[in-house]
Amino acid sequence: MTTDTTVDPASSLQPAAYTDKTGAFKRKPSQFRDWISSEPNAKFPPELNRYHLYVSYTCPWAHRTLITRALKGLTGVISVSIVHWLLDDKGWKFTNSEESVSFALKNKDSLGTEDHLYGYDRLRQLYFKAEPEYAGRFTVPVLWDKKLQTIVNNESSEIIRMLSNEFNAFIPKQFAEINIYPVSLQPRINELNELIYENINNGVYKSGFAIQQDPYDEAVTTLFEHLDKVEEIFKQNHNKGEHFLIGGQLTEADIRLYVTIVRFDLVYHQHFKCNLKMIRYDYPHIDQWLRYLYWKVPGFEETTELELIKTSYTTSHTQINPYGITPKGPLPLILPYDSSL
Ligand SMILES: N[C@@H](CCC(=O)N[C@@H](CS)C(=O)NCC(=O)O)C(=O)O
Repeated sequence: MTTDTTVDPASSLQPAAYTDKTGAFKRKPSQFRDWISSEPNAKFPPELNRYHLYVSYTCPWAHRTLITRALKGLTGVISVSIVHWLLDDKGWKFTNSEESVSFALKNKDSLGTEDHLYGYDRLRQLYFKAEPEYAGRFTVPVLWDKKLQTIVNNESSEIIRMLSNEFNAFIPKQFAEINIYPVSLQPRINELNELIYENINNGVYKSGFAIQQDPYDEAVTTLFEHLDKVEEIFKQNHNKGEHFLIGGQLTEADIRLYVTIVRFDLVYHQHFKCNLKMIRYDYPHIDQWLRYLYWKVPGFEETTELELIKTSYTTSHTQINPYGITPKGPLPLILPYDSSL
């Protein structure tokens, strides 16, 4: 596999594109924040086949939306285009070429598809169609309105709420009944989401994208302190016979944590220098939860391309890994589910 080592650091997802003066990673807020809503006169009402998702199978934030779309039975309601799995110096691109890769895939489309709506070459063209003066980053996921031809929202945490709540009229009852943000659990979900986002979801990026020792040290220490806390929560849940993070049922907090944990041993442990511990050896309760979601809960395994995830990080971040060598391990990439543990 070849990599371009002459990438402009400010133009793609390289550490230097995101760090502040102290060398610490700072994520910029998403800029499109509209809502699909069934309120009267809403600009974006829920409609069958009106909305389209632009995603990547490699990106944890986009992965949240793919899981929610599958879990809620929305594959026939919300269409998708998939950006090519390698991020280059101009950002995400689309491709319709037949590509052969050396690693195993569940679904060939996860390598990337054409832009099914406009035939664009680059995701940035879509952002400029929505907002000609757009000056932010060109990130996935994007929730697109085919009718008004604009971006509804590009913030994954908000997109998954819309997917989970607003399309129940168009899906069979067994999917409509799945509620990943139930009112009674919302305070605890919000509390854990915040803690997990800041210290774990974004914590791995703060560790991996730091370009000074001090911010790296701080981020990696905080990350593992919070993994220890989450392990303790799962330990207590396990003692109560519960499989999930909150309230004995699957919630969006599980989805949001999963996308980071499933990448942890594969990618973050070595590529982002999060190597104080590994999930499979050091966090038995987190690992058991991970394996349960992956092997037993619809929507998780089918949207998780383990080999693709690993290879895309190691070959896209040329500042971190200039030669694009992908480590072989850990093997297996995920352990089987064992209900006796
Ligand atoms: N806050 C956004 C973050 C999305 C994000 O950072 N996506 C990354 C991929 S993992 C991206 O598209 N980066 C391209 C870039 O920054 O150039 C969300 O959660 O939706």
